[in-house]
Amino acid sequence: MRNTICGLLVLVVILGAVGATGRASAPRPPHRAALALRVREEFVHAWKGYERYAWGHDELRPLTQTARDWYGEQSLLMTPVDALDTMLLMGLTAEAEKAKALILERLSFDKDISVKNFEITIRVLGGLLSSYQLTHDRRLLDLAEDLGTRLLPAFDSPTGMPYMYVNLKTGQTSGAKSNPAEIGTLILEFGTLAREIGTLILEFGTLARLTNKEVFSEKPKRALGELTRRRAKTGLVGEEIDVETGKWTSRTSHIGGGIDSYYEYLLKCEKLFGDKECGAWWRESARAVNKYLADDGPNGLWYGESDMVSGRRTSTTYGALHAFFPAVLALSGDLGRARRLQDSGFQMWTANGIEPEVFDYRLRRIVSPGYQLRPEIIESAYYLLHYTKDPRYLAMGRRFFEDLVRHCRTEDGYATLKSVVTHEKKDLMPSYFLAETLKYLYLIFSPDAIDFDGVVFNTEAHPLRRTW
Ligand code: DMJ
Repeated sequence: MRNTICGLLVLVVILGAVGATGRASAPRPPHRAALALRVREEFVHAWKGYERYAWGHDELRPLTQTARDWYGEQSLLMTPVDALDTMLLMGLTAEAEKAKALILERLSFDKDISVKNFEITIRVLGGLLSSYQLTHDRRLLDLAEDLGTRLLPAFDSPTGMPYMYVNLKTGQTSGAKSNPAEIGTLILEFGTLAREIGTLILEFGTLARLTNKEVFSEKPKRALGELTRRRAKTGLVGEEIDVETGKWTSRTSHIGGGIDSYYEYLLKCEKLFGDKECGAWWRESARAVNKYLADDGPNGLWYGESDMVSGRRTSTTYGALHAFFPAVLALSGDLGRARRLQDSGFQMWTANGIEPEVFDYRLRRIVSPGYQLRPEIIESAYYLLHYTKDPRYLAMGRRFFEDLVRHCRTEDGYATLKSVVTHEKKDLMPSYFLAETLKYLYLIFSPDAIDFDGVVFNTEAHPLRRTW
């Protein structure tokens, strides 16, 4: 009897497979290692485009086969610096050697340019530090130290919270109004996004420990504290603050762009440095965020916008940048919320075959249709896979990868999308696509490439390790 049941079960499984695929000999889904190889090949494809058309510049414009530099013609080699540790993790030795040689030969910070402290810290300082830890090449640490020294004057404001811009040669600081196009949003003079203040502790703290120079971590830690102590009674922070007066210039609170990595770094500061104060700030913030921003309804769990003082809901928008939060929730041990929020993000992705920048989850309507080749939802799938081992996140990773190839691949690299509805492309391959998007995809399929519990990823996916 038992044998008959087993035989029937085998038959049902075979028939099920035939039914699902339409024919018995349909190809089996690619193996995890094969998917890792495919991601690696796509990385090489994107890198080749950079090599061919943007070598020595910040970023590739894949449609016009030209280059983009962030500050006039003064390149900070954003793409090679951001991409180097991904190459090392993927075992792309020749590419990594060539990128490192370019960096060592040409990267100089002795430039009369006002740079965005936050972006340069997470991409360039973070990239140099992780590549130093992976290669032990002291010259990378020397570059990081030079950069850190030039960025430090940004913190010399009356409150200790950093200005948004700092000149690498003169140390002169300036507020956000100096370049509104770059910021993409109107910000009052000296009004600085909260995340730009609270987000530098991982990179500067690591630099301090690797160089034995405490000065690098004192100022960013003070800035983090100054921002945190200005939270409203609700426990929430707003989006913009005046670093000269310490007054909020926007009371809008959310977990998306402008605030996102502030929360991420509170938790990671505890994980990387064992800093209990950061840990306490994280737990207080998480309570507030879960109370006032979380929106649990028939459409699933989402995190919207609220007024930081009253806690009242002001908008029901979520988007590609918010999608890092399941990763942070998972890292903090809150797997229940992490799973549910990732499911919501996945709905947002699958509705159009790729996720929009901003989505109204109540109206189920796209608010901003672009896709900037962002990594956050993939990063969250990676963390969830690590903690739960649930194959569901492997399948998600595969879906993200295939959609990216389908919609964003070009002959010379990868391009952002103007719209996830029309799939019309835009002429940019941001450096974080190589630093983060492809790295997290690769790690989903090849988790042994890194010791997850031995590192803390900065917000640009640069793995930092306690070596002190
Ligand atoms: C990256 O530079 C970082 O992940 C940052 O935290 C947010 N923006 C981009 C990716 O979307």
